[in-house]
This record gives sequence, structure tokens and C-alpha cells, in this order.
Amino acid sequence: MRRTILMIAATALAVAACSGDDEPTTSDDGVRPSVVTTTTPPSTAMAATPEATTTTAAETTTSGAESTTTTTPEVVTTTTAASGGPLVLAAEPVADGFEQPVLVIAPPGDPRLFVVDQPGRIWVIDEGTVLPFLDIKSLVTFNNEQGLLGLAFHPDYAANGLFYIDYIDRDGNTRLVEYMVSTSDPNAADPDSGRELLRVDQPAANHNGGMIAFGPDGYLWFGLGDGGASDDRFGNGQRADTLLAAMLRIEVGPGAPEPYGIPPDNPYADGEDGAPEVWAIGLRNPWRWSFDDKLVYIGDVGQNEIEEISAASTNIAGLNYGWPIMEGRACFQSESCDQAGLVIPLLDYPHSDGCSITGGFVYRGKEMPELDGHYLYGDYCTGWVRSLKLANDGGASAETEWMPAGTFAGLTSFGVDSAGELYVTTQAGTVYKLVRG
Ligand SMILES: [Ca+2]
Repeated sequence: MRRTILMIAATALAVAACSGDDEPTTSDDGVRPSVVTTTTPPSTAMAATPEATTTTAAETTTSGAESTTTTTPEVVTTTTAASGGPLVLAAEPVADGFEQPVLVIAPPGDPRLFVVDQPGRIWVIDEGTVLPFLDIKSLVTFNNEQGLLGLAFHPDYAANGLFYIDYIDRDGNTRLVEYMVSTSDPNAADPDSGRELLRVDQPAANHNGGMIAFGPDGYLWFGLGDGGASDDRFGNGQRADTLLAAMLRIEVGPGAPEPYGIPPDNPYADGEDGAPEVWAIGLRNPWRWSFDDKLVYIGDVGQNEIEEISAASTNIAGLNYGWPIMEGRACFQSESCDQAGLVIPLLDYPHSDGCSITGGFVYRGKEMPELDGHYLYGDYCTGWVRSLKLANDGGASAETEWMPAGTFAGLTSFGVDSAGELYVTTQAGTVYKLVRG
């Protein structure tokens, strides 16, 4: 395991036992403060001690039950003093008071931010105001890893108003649904426009994946976990004929067949040796992943020992990310551990150093050119943020720790705006922008 930069030794956190499969912890679901105005440097303001947890992240999250929160999230005003010298990253609170935000995203070229709140709401931040964009709480099961998990805007959203969400429904199964913006209000979705594209049965409550995004190929990619429990109990990891433990790739939007199309170059497009929707297999729980030009970076949550990041060309069909033959770069559930043909992670890390990877994005913003081309990622349990660059040999280079363990409590996701600047969401309900410290 190459770790050239460990500023915080493995000592950092006493994350006791980060098994993704134990009973999740319950956390506070009380009413949150709705307004936060701070002039304190964010690094201090947010220093929080992560709780020891037996939950894994994307094995995330909290409190089951219905939240009692009735407050409206609000924008946070912060003054950050930038320092000279080498780049230091700071987290600037952007808005607060969400229940459990799990993604920040924006349509191409759109200055607004859209925040996915796991209990079943999408908020839009427009010119300093947080507005309700869509509320589907009545359709969603919110509990730990279940909830509203993904949002993707059609690449031509400005013209067609189409966006896609996926969530765990009231029966505990995954649904992928297309919605459209209101014809009269750009800051509201049309709640009656939902058109279901896909439903996938979930044999257990965890490992739901949930990230969706449009690839450089114009298709909608959808990452699903192995169905849950532990040890790939349902045997989906290496199967191509199930939609679980897989990256799916489908054609949606204007002109696509109903309910969606199968790209002709999908590896099992004809349905003979696998499901037509399947693009890649061998994923355990691809909670957060992203594209950078013609590459896809996948943070795949490990079981009890190892977290991993893989990167692959978006042009290669039928890749196998290895689960459960391997966990990270280690042999897992295979006596021979034949790694031929498997995607080997470009980086992995043991649970002495974290417990659940939160995949992020390659930075392509303008505000911190030093970060250009660096892939930022974090760990849900320990709350650090690191980056790497994909080296020519397919491994990781320029590994850097930007924010130490303890920086975030419950780092549920990264986010990105239309200018390429990056964000972090936390389980406590705050959206931060990563800025020059
Ligand atoms: Ca793997």
C-alpha cells in the first residue's frame, strides 16, 4: 500500500470497528438551527470530533424514522480570509439546516446549486436563497443507506428541463425516475411529472449505490451495490445478468425509446450473456463516483478492511471491478484470487485509516488552479479529505492530505457546481464549499 503522505498516522481516529454491516448508529434528528452566520475561519468552526461508529458511510447514515425537522435550510454568510503561500483548503459553509444532504450538483452552465436531501427533498440555492425544488418524502424510505440518493440533470437541461433521480421506495426497492422542471417556475420541479424508468428489487437495506450521472457519451450511468447484507451474500458481485453490483448505462431523454434505450455498445446489449443495461460488474457499493473527461473515478465502499478508488476509461465496455474476488487490492472471496481481467484499484486504504470511502470529483474549477486535475475524495467516518492524480502507470501520484481526520463529522458526499468548484455535504446538515484557506 503506497502511502507517501500520511500526515496523520493511522493513529488519528479511534473509529472502533467500521464494519459496514453492523447495526447502524442512530444520530440526532432533532430540529436544527436554521441560520448560521459566522465570521470564524471555517477550519475552526467545523472542527468536530467524528463519532466512533460501526456504520459505514454509504453505509451511511442516520436516523431512521421520519425527521421532525420543519425548518427551512438557509444560506450561510461567511467571511474567509485567504492566505498567501501554498494552497491550503478550507471549508466555507454555504448553507445549513438540511436534514441530511448527500449531493450538491448543478445543470451545465447553471449558476444555481441543487442539494439532495436524503429524506426525500431537493433544494435549490438561487442567489442566496434556499428554495424547495422537489419533495418526494412520501415516496421514500429514509433510513441509514436508504433514501433519495442521486440526482442528474440532462446535459441539455436548459432546453428540456429533464432531470433524473433515484431513491429507495416505500417497499425498500430502487427506483429511477425522470422528472421535469415546472413550466412556470425554474426553481421548482413539476411534482406530477415523474416518469418511472427502472425499478430494481433490493434484497437488503444496505449497499444501494445510488449515484447517477451523464457520461461523456451522453448516456445516463447508474451505480448499484451488491444488494447488501455482507460478503456478497446474494451472489450478485460477479453476475452480469443482474442489475446489482453493477454500473448500468442507458439512453434517456428526448428521442430515447420508452422507458429507456440500450446503447448498442453495451457489453450485453443483446441480453444473451448478461443484462442489457449492464456496463460493468464487480462493484460492492459504489456510493459516489464521477466523470472527468473520458475517465470514470469510482469510490467503492469496502467491507471490513479496505476502501478503494478505481479509475477507468469510459470507452471500455464490460469491465469487472473485482468484488467479491477482491476487496481493494486484497484477495477476498476467492481461493485462487485470479485477478486476470479485473480492474485493480489505483488506490486503497485500510480501516486503520478510515472506514468508508466517499468518492469525490476531479477538480476543474478556476479558483484554485493548483488543484487542477487532482481527484479529491474523503472518508465518511474519519472526515479527512485527500487528493491524488492518476499516474501514467495507472496508480496514484501526488497524494496529498488537505484536511485531517476530524475535519468533517459524517462526510456524506462531495459536490460540484457548474464552474467546477467543489463542495462537501455532512450528515449534520451543512453544505460547505472547498475554498482557498
Ligand atoms: Ca474492486
